[in-house]
Amino acid sequence: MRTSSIGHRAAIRLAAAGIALVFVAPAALAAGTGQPEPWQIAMQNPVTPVAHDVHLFHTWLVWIITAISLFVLALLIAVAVKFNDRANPVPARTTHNTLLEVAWTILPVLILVAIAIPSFRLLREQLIIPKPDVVVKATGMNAWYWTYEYPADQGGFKFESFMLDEAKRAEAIRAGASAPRLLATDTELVVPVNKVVKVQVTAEGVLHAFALPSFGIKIDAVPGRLNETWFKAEREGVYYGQCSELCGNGHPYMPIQIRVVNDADYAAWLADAKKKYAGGGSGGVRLAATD
Ligand SMILES: [Cu+2]
Repeated sequence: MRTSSIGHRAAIRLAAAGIALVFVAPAALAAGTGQPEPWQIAMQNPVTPVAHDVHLFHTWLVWIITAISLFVLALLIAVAVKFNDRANPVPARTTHNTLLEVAWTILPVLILVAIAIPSFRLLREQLIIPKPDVVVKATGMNAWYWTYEYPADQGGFKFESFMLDEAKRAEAIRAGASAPRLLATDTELVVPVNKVVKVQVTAEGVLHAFALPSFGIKIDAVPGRLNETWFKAEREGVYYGQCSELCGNGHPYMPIQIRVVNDADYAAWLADAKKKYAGGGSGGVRLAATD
């Protein structure tokens, strides 16, 4: 008796956890902000309007999928119970039911429309870039790193960004930076908070993709083509992303590190960076500063 009631309670708890996972997520369950967290299951916390809407759309789809799955399961169970050979030895010979046929045509159409409308709204939000405050060009290089360029009217400099190897990472951690493995870079893209940042994305040599989960962005970096995306980070902090198009053996080692700062810090960084990267400065010297 006792064991079964414990088992029963455990089962209920497990079911509750499952339901929470699907519906309370993506934000609540051990979701990192700007970087993954150990045992993370949900998506990383959103910090841009687009990322918030991506999460909303995801949750909407989960509700629809769940309802459809439960409905189909109920039908299967009903058929198995009511129409098996024992319960129903003489089957009916019905072949048509106009009302049913109209319903199973119209209903899926309505479901698809209910998915399409928010989906296209989200696409529009991602693709129609608001007037940018800052423009940056990110280029994926075929020797496994990114270069960032602030065009002439934005500062007029360019620098490279390499992943920190283990030795440099240990050094950065000693200096007080969090420097997560496979994500921390030697130089970082710095942008102001609450400003529209347009990122022009291209590549040299091979395909890459510029992706940052907390910003809800992912866009292909294609040689000879200039793609663009945008984000407006709502919170200061350091956010990490990775190349998300299989580009070769250095694919896992070309992370993206973006630091979002207030306007004053951005102005100070810009003045500093103009001097530091004046000669098209190479990365690999500057350590990621403290978070
Ligand atoms: Cu790549």
